Amino acid sequence: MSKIAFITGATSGFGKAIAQRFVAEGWNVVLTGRRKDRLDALVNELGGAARACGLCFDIRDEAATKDALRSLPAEFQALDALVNNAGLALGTGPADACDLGEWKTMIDTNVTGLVTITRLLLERLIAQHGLVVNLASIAASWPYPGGNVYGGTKAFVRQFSLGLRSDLSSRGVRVTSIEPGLSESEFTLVRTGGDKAAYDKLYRGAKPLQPEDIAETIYWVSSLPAHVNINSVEIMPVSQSWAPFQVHRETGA
Ligand code: NDP
Ligand code: 8X3
Repeated sequence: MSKIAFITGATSGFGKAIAQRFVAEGWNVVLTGRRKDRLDALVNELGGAARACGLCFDIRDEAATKDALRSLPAEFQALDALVNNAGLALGTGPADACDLGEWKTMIDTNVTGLVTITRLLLERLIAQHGLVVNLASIAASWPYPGGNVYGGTKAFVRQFSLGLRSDLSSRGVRVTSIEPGLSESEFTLVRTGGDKAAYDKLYRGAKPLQPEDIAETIYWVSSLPAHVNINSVEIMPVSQSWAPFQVHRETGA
């Protein structure tokens, strides 16, 4: 019988590539996102209702999340893996120029939505001795100007992953925090409000990670022997590395 992976945010970027990778390895998948046309197209691409099930809902909406989970067909109920991938960044400006509504959207999506679906699916994952993979970011560990609340949400995801792992290690459940750096996807268009010039500038000449690189990493984590837990993976393109601390002089402070 095929294993089943539940992948949030599968309508683009990492989530779509993760779904393609797992199905190529014989898994069946549950795919979520708000864009129904993309979910339907991906379900078809992956082999139709026998291999994939699309659930269209906003992960910030607890009632909609519960309704969607209740609608899961019987053959997709026993989950072997949950990939908490749905998420976003909004804005790149300094904290005092940021929009409070955008901050709350990031928290509602990256933190509250992720925690909600994890809690709702936990018993099923324990029953299967399953795997939880959470998409954090290098922004969880490495602050940068304009990262403010986005980095804060990803630090939560990283620490929540480690805490979850502590709670579940006696139950045979594996938990991994994946922490990618510069990666090419619609993420940057979402973050900049659709600014294609900013997108091109960020990635130009940098050979960023591709969604397939993240999918490969997550498939590797899932395919290790059941007694092996990868706690966290920080992954960057070769072109990306660290910068010195910034020191501003004569600030009046
Ligand atoms: P994309 O923008 O390509 O994909 C984001 C996915 O999240 C989409 O499928 C989107 O679906 C879904 N999503 C966003 N908001 C909601 C919501 N409210 N309800 C349901 N689904 C939602 O970005 P990536 O693939 O690059 O990012 C995936 C994850 O990886 C995110 O958590 C991101 O923070 C993280 N990450 C990304 C990096 C990058 O540089 N790209 C680096 C490190 C981490 P839809 O719009 O259809 O609802
Ligand atoms: C996305 C990577 O460096 O833009 O999580 O925060 S970064």
